[in-house]
This record gives sequence, C-alpha cells and structure tokens, in this order.
Amino acid sequence: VSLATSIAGVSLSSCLYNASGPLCTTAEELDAIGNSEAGAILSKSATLEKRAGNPEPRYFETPWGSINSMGLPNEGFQYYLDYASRAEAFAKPYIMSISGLSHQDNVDMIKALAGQKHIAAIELNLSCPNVPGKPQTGYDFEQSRALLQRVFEHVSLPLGVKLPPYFDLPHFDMMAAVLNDYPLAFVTCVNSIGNGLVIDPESESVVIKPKSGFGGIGGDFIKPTALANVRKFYTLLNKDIAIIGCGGVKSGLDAFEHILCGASAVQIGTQFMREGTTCFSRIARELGEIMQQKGYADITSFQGKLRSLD
Ligand code: RRO
Repeated sequence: VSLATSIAGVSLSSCLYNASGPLCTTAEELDAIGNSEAGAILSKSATLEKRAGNPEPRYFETPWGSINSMGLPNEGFQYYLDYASRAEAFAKPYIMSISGLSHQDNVDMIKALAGQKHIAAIELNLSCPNVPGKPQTGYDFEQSRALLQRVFEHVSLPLGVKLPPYFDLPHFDMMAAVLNDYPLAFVTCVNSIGNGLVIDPESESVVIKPKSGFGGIGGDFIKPTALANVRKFYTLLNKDIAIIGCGGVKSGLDAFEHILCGASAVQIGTQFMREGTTCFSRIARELGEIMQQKGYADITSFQGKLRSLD
C-alpha cells in the first residue's frame, strides 16, 4: 500500500508529518524530522523577531492529552527562511509556518517568501491561542478576510491556513464563505482548543504558569472536535482546497479516521511531543496495516468517503 499524498501539486511520500509547535523550533529538531519517516518538515510558527515566549512551566501532559501556553517561542522568521537550504538535504517538502503578531507582520513575511526556493508551502497560523492580548484571528471572520485579501496580493508559494476549532454550525458556514473566496492550497484543521484549564487536585493548583493556567488543549481530548472540523470543511470548501487533519492522532486508526473524514494529510502534535520521531514510522506502519486489511491500496481509495446512516 502507498501512504503517498499530494497537496496543491506538492508530493509527499507519506501523508503523516508533524504539527507545527512540538519539537520543530531549532535546526536540530527540524533535522530530526527530516531524518524520520515524516512526509514533510513543518517549522514552528515564526514571528518577524525571535521570541522567548511565555514563562515556564508552559507545557503539561495528562493521560488524555496536553495543555500548552508556549506563547510563540521561536527563532524568528529569518532563521526558518535560512533553514530552507539545509532542509534540501532531505528528500521531502519543507513547509514554513508563520504567525505574525500583526497583519502587517504576516504580509511582510509573506512578501519576503515570494520566489524563495526550497520552501514547498506556507502554513499561515490564524489560531494561536496563547499570546496575551492577541485574539485568535480565525474567530473573527472579517479580520480573517481582511488578512487573506492582503496576503493574496503578494503570495507566490502555495499557501494554506491553520484554523482554530469551530463548534457552532453557522460558524463553519461563515468561515467557509471567507476561505472559498481565496486560492488557498490547503486548510489545516485544527489548532489546539484554546483556553482550556487542567488542574491538579492534589496540590490544588493549575499546572502551567502563564495566563493563570489557561492554555490550548491537544491530544485525545480533541479528536472528535478535530474530526468534525475536518469533515465540515471537507464538505464546505472548494474541492481544490486540501484539508489537512490535526488533532488527537496517536495511532494509525486515528489517522485513518481523519482521512475518512476528508483529510489529504495528517499532522501529529501531542503524540510527537510524547514519543519523538518514531511516531511517524509507527503510525505509518499501523495505517498501512489497516489499509491492507480493508483492501485500500492508497489514500484516495477511502479519503472523504465517510458514510452517514441515512
Ligand atoms: O506557541 C504557542 O503557544 C502556540 C501556538 Br503559536 C499555536 O498556534 N497553538 C498552540 O497551541 N500554541
């Protein structure tokens, strides 16, 4: 069986790769993804300037998932741009995530990426939940439209957006109406569920320091929400916009479910943080076994073909 996929003309030998965030901030971490079975290398979201992020502890794991309030720690835009030539050593696409602190910063970074070699695509993050005082752009439909309007005046590389999870059916329709007006290569569903709270009853305390303990939730907790978002946008968006699934993937079966809902590729966040780069080969093997059992030779044999009961 083949786990190969393609997103806006970019070929990936495996549909599984890392979510932006965990273990993709330094060149060494990105190299490790390059040397793994991941189908692509996706960088930590970049801001124009290097950032230290929020005070620690800022990441915590429970048996069912994670909470984080990293606050966008990253080496700065130029670092991830420079990494592109180093990524060439790996026979897989290098995708840059960007998350400017203002629309102007996003536009400036996207302008600087025009015509850059060795960058396969851009994932524009509309959904960071953890920078104090900055709302998640993806929850403001008019702001999202205004940003995309400006971005598409300058972009030359394939560009997709990383969305926050939506929970209300009219919100899916409203965001889809915005996204369908632009030539997006892909939409990644979903970022962490913003501003959850994990507490420790023993110490009667929160578990992370920033924002009084509030942070983005990932892992098992969020799989049903992630699948709902993949499925909704798969049905609502123009067929030339690929859906990339992210949320609660720790096994081949989880990846299978995302693809059945419509995902063309699947990202791994919390489980990658927990397990390291072996997650990509293990989950690939598990997904391959499921496909073999079911008689599916490739992803497109079952992608999006979720059945309803009526
Ligand atoms: O760095 C973060 O705190 C962070 C980001 Br930019 C994001 O998009 N999602 C997340 O859960 N954390």
